[in-house]
Amino acid sequence: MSTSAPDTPLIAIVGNPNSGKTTLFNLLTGLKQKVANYPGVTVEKKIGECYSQHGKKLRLIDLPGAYSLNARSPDEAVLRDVLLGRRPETPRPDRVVCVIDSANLERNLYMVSQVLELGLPTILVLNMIDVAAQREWHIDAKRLSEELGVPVVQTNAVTGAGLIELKLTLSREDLAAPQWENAALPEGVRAALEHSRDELRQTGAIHTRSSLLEPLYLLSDHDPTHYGIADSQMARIHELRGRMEADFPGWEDALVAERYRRIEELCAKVLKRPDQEIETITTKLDRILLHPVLGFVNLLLVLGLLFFLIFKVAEGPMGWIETGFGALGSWVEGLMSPGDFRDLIVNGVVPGVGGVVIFLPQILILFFFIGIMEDTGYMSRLAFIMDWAMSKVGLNGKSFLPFLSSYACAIPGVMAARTIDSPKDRLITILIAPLASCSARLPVYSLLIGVLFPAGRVSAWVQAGIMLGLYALGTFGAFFFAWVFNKCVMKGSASPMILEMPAYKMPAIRSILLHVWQRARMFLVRAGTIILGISILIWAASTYPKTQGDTSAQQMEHSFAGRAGKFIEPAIAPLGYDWKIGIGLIGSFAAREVFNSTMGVVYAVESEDDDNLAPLRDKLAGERRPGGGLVYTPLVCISLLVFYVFAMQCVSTVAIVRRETGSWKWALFQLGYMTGTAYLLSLLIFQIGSALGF
Ligand code: BGO
Repeated sequence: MSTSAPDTPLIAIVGNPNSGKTTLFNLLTGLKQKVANYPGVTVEKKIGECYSQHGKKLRLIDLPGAYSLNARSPDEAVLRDVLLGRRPETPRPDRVVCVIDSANLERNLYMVSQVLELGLPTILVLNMIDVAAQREWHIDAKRLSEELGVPVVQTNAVTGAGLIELKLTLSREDLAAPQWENAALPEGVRAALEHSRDELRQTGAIHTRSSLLEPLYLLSDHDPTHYGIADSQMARIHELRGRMEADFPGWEDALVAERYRRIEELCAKVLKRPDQEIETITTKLDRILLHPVLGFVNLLLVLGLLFFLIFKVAEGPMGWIETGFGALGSWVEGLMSPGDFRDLIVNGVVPGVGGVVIFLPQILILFFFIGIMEDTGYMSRLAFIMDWAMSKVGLNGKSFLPFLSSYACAIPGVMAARTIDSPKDRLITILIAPLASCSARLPVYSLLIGVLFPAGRVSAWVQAGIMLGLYALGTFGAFFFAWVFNKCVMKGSASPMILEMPAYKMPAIRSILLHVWQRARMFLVRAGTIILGISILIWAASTYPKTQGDTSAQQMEHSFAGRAGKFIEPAIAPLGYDWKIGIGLIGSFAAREVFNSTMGVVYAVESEDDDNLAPLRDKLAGERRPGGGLVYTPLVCISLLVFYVFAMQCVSTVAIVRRETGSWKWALFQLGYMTGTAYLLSLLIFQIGSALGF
């Protein structure tokens, strides 16, 4: 596919976030799209091809969503720069398709009014007409078109209604510049902007042919990322901005108010609403699910159900996998003659990989549940519910979405923090994201909860309750540290948030299952590569050097791994851990779930042949210290669980944090503060618990 033919008209799709731009772009271009990054920034560039109703080839570019052309984030700066023709690698679009959410007409028209001022031929798409119709809103599209001087098309991007009309409009050769008048600028402000434009032209910061809009946006944005503007020119921009503010205090607010005044006038002419707002299913549900108290109670119930299912429904399949790996071990043991290679398979590969793969059913349930929450629209409500808590620690709900994805894995969570406008909020979100209990912690939690409260002895609801407690502890820890960082390290006020709530819908089970399958494959590939490799290493380190005449247990103690565990034992003994747990801790700094595989290998290597195939949980529960006492007492299990809630044990996350923050400083700070907290809390729990006689 060629997306760069210069003679094919380039059409930009712009609009507020969640107005349906991407759905419309996908509908128009199908699979004919290319995704890349804009040079110099981590903002996605999506270009595609389509044909107008008359068969004319068109190039479409899906620009980042924004509420205004006054850029506050790198995404919004890209939008502004492309529309102004300031990015050399992306030609200025020939036309603009402005997509708006009809059910939020007034707010969406704000950016439309700015786009119209650019003077590019524009088509207005009133999307989500179904939602507006449900509310019994009547929008007079003909009148709107006359007022703005641009064609207006009504669509439902989900069903494709209105698509043919849009393609017909895209075919029109006669699209003229819009007739919308520029927002009236007070004479003094206009003169000052003209003066600034002349100055900025001389420094080369703006085009020689540029209109007043370019200095207007360069001087009025809040957190600018100016592509291609040298530091010296930036200094000049800051100076001019300061002078504007001094000469005309509040000029920007006045401009915003003027725009809204004109939009209000326009809406009065084109929009008819019922006297009383119509209640949709979404508004009825939201009254409960977004309620400050009921919403929170509901959230706890939903999560309680999730963990109950994780323990109850997964129990059967986990038993089958456990039996399967046990049978595989016995089969290999019977098949091969004794020797190191047989040991490697029976005591290294099988228990190492098996110790992690057994948790596949729980991981599947976790991702299926997350998929349902996302696809029904409930996940966006969580950000709203948590906005209150987030604002208490100086962040806003926008940080909660990256934090929420970190419950699956911190890596996409840290990357999702790119959407946060304020650099301070973004950094704090990255620093706290790995405190959300990710899916790699699930196997460790589950194993230790199994040792603490074996299934059968307590109900799955109790196990679910403990799991919920661990997730809550991580979340509470994240909020606590966000508050600390906000207060002590990086001061600043919380920035306001605008959150879109999509209407609830039935989940698309097929696409959720596809997503779950992709996750399962990733989990299995990880078990078959990284975990397999580490299991082999741990087996070798636990088996060599060999000493004549030793029992398996003595052999383990004298092995490289045993010596490493013994070496760190003085540091971890105050937490209640023995040197074998120490080996597990060392292994799991690569990845958390390695704890299970390491313990699987350590106990398999150490045990005498007849009991080395027992389930790992039973081995841990029966493990005794040289003095005869149990190793995994309830206190030790709790101390270990808390350690895993807080410790930063994932090399991949450290690498991503380094990349996203651009320095080792923050990655190492995160490693230090999380692991330090884990150590301190586990120490306190064990010491205080022991002193109290537990
Ligand atoms: C979810 N009508 C309706 N009812 N919905 C629409 C229409 C329309 O005309 N057009 C788009 N949507 P994007 P941006 C979703 O993803 O294209 C929906 O940011 C959900 N997802 O399906 O992404 C569209 O590119 C779970 O909804 O917008 C999408 O502009 C529950 O509007 C949303 C409910 O569309 C945003 C909706 C997991």
